[in-house]
Amino acid sequence: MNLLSIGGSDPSSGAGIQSDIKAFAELGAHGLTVVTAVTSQNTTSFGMVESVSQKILKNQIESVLSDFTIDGIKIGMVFNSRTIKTIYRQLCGLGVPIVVDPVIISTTGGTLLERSAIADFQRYLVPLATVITPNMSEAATLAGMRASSNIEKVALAIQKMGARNVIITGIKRDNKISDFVLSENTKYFVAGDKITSTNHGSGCNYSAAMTFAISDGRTIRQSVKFSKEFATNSIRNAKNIGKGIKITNVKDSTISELSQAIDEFVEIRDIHKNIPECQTNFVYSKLRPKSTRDILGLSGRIVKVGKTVTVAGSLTYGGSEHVAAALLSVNKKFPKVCSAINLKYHDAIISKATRLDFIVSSYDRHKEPSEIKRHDSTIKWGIQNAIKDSRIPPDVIYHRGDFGKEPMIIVFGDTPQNVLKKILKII
Ligand code: PXL
Repeated sequence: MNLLSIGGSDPSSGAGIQSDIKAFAELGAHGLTVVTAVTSQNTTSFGMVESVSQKILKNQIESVLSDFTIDGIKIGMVFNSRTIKTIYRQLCGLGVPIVVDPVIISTTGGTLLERSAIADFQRYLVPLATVITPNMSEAATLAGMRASSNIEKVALAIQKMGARNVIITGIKRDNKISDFVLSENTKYFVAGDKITSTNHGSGCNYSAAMTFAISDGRTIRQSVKFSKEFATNSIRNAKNIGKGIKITNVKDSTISELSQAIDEFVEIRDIHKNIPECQTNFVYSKLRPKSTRDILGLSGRIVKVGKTVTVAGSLTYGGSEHVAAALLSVNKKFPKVCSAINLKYHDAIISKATRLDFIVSSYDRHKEPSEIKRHDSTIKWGIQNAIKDSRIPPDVIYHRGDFGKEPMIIVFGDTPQNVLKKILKII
């Protein structure tokens, strides 16, 4: 996926286009950049701003649009009216999802949008927005209202200017930090963890993740949840790099959660007895996966070496074929189920899971139609068969094998930790 960030340069790499490249890379996308303005700033203070000439701005946009297929665009710092109009002329009618992040003042107090440019921002950039992501203060400024105004009224005013989805971020509500979403026919809050710390880049990370998620075809609600978690995580991992405020640190928490669970799995006593001949993979996907390429798994396997177990390969999206295909089929019917692992078949595991009232289903590979065998869609066929009448998400699905095919157990759960807990109860 190619994502374009149009915004200002921040030499501290905490925000702006430098931060967007990091976020896009962490999400597996290629980041393209168009610089609108150059700032001089660090973690303690904001120095100068100089916008680039309209000639080079236009040329930069033409360079990227003429060469790459662009899946999504983020517009951040634009600084002045001339820049706004140039961007508008280049992007209008492009038919690519656009996230507009209306940044007005930096955390360290620097001006990112001139006051005189607000009217043109409303007129030209807001209508380009598939999604606009202001905080309450930015939203109120854009709407021409007070920061204490009713949030719905503020969002509605911005929607009336032409933004398709308005998301007002960082609202303190019931001891949580929530985002208010106003879409075409719906409005709702999405709540998240409260983290109190001043840091540099969390807003940029939010809108970068939003650009990734909507360009990947996620719904607005899924994209909000995803971006919130991505940004919150970047604050949790923020680092004191300079002498002033912390710089956020983007990490795909899908990777750290799965990696932690794999570390714990291989440490389970006598776990080698549960590794099948075809070895084990452990998979996870937070966004609703559309294909196995959206599912994180090991490029190698968790392998048995005598009585020890080691991890071969690394965590990669698309790393697993078979366990990921099983998860994909279950997740289609039960979207909360996001993680899975395959284990060696033992009758004792199935009896224990059944005794513990786990939801256990199975399929019979002997009944597999021959055309399915030819098309290598065995797992999809088997899992769909196993859960076709289920109303509750499965904990365990197994099959007893076929000629030359090893029997198998797959344990499912909402998260890798949830899968681990189940494994510990049944092995
Ligand atoms: O976080 C907003 C932002 C965006 N773009 C640039 C910035 C900042 C904040 O400092 O410097 C270039």
